Amino acid sequence: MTTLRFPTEFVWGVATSSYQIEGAALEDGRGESIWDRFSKTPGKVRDGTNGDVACDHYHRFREDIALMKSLGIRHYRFSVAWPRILPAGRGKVNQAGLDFYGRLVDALLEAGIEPFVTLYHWDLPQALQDEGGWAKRSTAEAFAEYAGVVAKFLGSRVKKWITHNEPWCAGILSHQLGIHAPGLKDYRTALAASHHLLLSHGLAVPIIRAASPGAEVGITLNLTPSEPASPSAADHDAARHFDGHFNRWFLDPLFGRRYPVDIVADYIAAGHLPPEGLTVVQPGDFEAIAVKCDFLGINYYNRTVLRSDKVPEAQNEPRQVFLAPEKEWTEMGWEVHPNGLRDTLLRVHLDYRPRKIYVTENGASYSTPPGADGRVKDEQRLAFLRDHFAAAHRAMEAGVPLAGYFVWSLMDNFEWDRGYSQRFGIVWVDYKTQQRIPKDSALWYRGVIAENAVQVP
Ligand code: IFM
Repeated sequence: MTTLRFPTEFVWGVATSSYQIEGAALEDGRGESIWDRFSKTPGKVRDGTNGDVACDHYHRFREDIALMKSLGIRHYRFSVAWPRILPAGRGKVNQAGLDFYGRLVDALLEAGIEPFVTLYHWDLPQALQDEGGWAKRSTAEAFAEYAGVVAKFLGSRVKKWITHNEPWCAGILSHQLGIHAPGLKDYRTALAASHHLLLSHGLAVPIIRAASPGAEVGITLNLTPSEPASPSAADHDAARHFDGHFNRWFLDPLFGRRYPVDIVADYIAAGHLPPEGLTVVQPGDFEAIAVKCDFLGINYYNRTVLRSDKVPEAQNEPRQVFLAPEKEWTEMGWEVHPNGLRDTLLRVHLDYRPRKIYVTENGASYSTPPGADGRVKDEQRLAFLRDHFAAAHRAMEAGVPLAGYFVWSLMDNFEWDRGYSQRFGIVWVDYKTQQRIPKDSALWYRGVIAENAVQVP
């Protein structure tokens, strides 16, 4: 065994999001979100479930904090549900919603756990969707208002802020592929939505900074190394395109480079954009989006291998193929590929030079249930995390300024269009009784945090 030591100040944490765990969907004045509407639309969520109850964290947050404390966790990334704060998306503030997060943050601080607050993890107020949602510029302005309300209320207690979680998902998966709420399938709408998501980040950062002096503010992107399936020029071009579509479309404008010209040209050629390009961009938008942040959050799950064949329907993206099918896959159907994390961290460091990086999510879906002895022996998840921690360590040795790592997720939860069929938690949740059982991976993680080191074979 080799021991990989991490720097003294390294942040080890766990992550969740509001709609996935809170439940209490109809309580204390919370407004409807696009995920309430979407999940209750037949056929949208595979097992027909929704987040009405989820892990009932809204009522059980004190027990969940005690559980985190018992696992030695000292950093917790969670998200605020916008419709709890502004049920109509803007305007009238729901004090009961703010108070919930006030109680949560106070209890975390009392337990010695630092909150990392994400403002948008996909639960847009339905009232804003009814006006056109992220496809409309007014939603970016409403987000800035919402960010200000939350930052003013929590700003003296919370010092780590993430504006958005995974704008590719909120923009493209939700508006072009139709897999997430609001379930639209229109490329131009998706690109307009993506622009307004980025713009809303740019508008919110100075507002958060003003309300939360000394805070660190950043954004979280989901990134994937984009690799050609063969040495052919065509496969290389497919990988270039996918990288631009998925990674650079968000990284480039955030780091002052505007939208990648090759992808704008691809979109125009494919009819996804009109010949004049992205018409929703207004003067000053790129400067706002490129606001200097204190860190970049990266969510990493797998790589993407591309070949040049086009999928037949409108989606018109290069087909993804996965090499090495003899290797391990998680129950999401995602290849286990730890080196992709090292590659992603290095690439972002070398190409964009963020001041600091956090891995804000990494984890694996395996449904290993409790055995007769009540123990959850999730060896695959443990090995997955160990190997990804080691990959992150290799990236740090190569100079990446990685400051922390959040395991997705603290507990099993509502996995969006897959409902409750996927279990990412290091803590098992029995959805009938709401009993929590720390899995073997959680007990192992407690040791990693205590030692600030990972043992690898
Ligand atoms: O559960 C999600 C999370 O909400 C965002 N990142 C990916 C996770 C696993 O799919």
